[in-house]
Amino acid sequence: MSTEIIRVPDIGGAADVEVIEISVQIGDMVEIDQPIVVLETDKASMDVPSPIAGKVISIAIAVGDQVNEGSIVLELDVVNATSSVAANTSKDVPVATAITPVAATKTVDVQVTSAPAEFAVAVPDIGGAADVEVIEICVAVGDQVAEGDSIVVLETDKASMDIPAPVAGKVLSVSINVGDTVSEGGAILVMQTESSATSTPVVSTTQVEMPVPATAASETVVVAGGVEAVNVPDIGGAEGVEIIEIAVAVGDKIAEGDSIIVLETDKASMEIPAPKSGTIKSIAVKEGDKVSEGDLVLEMDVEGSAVTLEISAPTASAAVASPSQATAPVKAAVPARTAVDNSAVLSTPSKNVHAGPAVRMLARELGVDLSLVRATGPRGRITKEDLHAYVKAAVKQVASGGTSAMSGSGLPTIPDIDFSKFGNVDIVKMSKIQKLTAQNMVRNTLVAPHVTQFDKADITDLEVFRKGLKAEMEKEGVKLTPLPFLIKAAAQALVANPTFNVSLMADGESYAQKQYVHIGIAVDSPIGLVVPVIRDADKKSVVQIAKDANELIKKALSKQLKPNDMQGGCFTISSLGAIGGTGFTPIVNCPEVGILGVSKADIEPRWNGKEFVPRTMLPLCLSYDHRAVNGGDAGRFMTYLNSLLSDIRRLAL
Ligand code: CAO
Repeated sequence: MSTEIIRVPDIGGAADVEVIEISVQIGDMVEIDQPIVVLETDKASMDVPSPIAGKVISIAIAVGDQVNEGSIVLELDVVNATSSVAANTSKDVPVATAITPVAATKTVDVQVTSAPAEFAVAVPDIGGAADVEVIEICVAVGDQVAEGDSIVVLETDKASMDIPAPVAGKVLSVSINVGDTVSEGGAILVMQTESSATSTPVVSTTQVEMPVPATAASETVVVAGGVEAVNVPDIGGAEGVEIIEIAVAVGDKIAEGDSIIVLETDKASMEIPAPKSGTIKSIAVKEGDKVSEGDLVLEMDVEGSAVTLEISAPTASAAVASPSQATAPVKAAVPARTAVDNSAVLSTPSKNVHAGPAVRMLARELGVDLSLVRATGPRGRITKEDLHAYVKAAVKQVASGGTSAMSGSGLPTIPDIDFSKFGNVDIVKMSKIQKLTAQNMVRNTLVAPHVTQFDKADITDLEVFRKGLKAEMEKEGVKLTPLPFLIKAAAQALVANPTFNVSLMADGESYAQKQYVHIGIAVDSPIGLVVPVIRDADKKSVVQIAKDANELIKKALSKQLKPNDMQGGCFTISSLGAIGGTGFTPIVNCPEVGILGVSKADIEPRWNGKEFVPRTMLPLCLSYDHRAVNGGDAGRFMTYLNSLLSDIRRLAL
């Protein structure tokens, strides 16, 4: 038995790639090639497989960390490890498998017209496709985009394509809407570039990498008295290509364009569509067969005679498609389809599955039957988020022990109601952040038993001091609200009451006692609730905290926060003080164990032993995870915090 360090393999040169999932735990036995972590760039998710078998003895990274080739992932206790394996762990392991590839890429010219510092971005060469639907606009007016950032997503019935920004700059106007159709040369948006420009408008050509849909090829099929033979069309010269799925059965009635088989080379997968509507008479191939252009696939009963069929001939690196009726290990693990308690899951399999190649490939890798996934994309298309939501629901059910009288997760299901029966409604898509917040709130509420303790701090002196400093600070460009004082006080209270500065470990047997104090601040941003984090707040002055907070809030409001800005928090402050209210019960931002809700300060009469005097009282609401924090600890924390806010000289101690 020896110990081997497993490192991030060659990830195609990508740098600072985010860890979005750790697939193993300490103590797990892993097999060779078993995924151990999942990394994600803005273009692809990658499973990192274990190059050797062994038992996980330590994990060096956490979800949210950023890693590069060679970063240590974990340590394995390895039986019969060889020295070559040890050497390989850092470099020769298989390149991580991209599980969400972007569509085929090809270098094309993009015509960009620039006025002084302004660029009109038009639809580039999209392989001759016309009237292609805009399914997503990834930017808004005012957004700062980097060169290569996706600005819009187009979709034909064959491919989805990200259109990247040809230059870095600020979006000045957007000329299209979701649902519009566009062709090459059509206006997308106008950007203000970061460079200064001459006063003469010029036309510049920018090389960008962009996805191009598979190009169309024609194939004439043979007719035999209403029965037509469908042969393998032009597949770009590939020979002996494996059939990975037969999507139809004899007797099936299919419509023109329905997938009949799926082929896969080591570079690409391609769906072969039916050239016409009709009924399948016979199938000449089976899964695993190797075929080339012209090979007979099947015969179908159609009306009419000779026909020219248009099919997609994939480019060399076309995105991988997968079966629409994939077998489903997830299904097998889930006792009953109807038991999965989540709106992402359909209780009855859908007859028509619409999903892009990347989603199909991901589904195949996850073993998900796409017919059970609720589609929320345009025209009933299943998106990657739909697939994730499905898998989360399925996993949750398995983790919760399967079926119950109410539902798989043990929770009653909220029925899908057709609200239009009661009046006009608009169904509005939730933003990514909104969906994530919803999921986290449910998880945190369910997992952490919450208790909320209320108090009021006398901030009369704090307010006098703050207001006295405000103008001076403003001259330095610093906005001084009560928030930085609260952050400083909370940080000091965490140092004095370390019970609050912990996170429970997933093994249920230990907790992490943090030796650092990073405080998150809930910000009500245009894209939803975000929580940027102020690092080492215990070591910073109130003024420095105010500067950091101003900066982070500015970034949050302009949607400029990076994942790193929102990671590593020990405790969160959620201030509704500027808005109003006398108290609320904030939800703990797990894996933190405490959150301070702050409501609006008000002047109240307080008895000083002789008389009532007007004092500015600040309502505080401290929610905590009762698994980690006892009532006594919380009482002490709150009392200490209150004492700091009521006498801010103590903040300097
Ligand atoms: N009582 C009275 N007045 C308050 C106050 C309080 N508790 N907190 C702030 N104010 C005042 C400020 O002093 C400022 O007034 P002046 O300019 O006269 O000093 C004014 O309200 C506006 O403050 P602000 O909102 O600009 O700044 P902030 O530092 O108080 O808050 C931020 C910043 C980002 C926390 C806040 O804007 C925000 O987004 N809060 C929402 C948080 C949220 O949604 N939480 C989720 C709730 S449920 O979990």
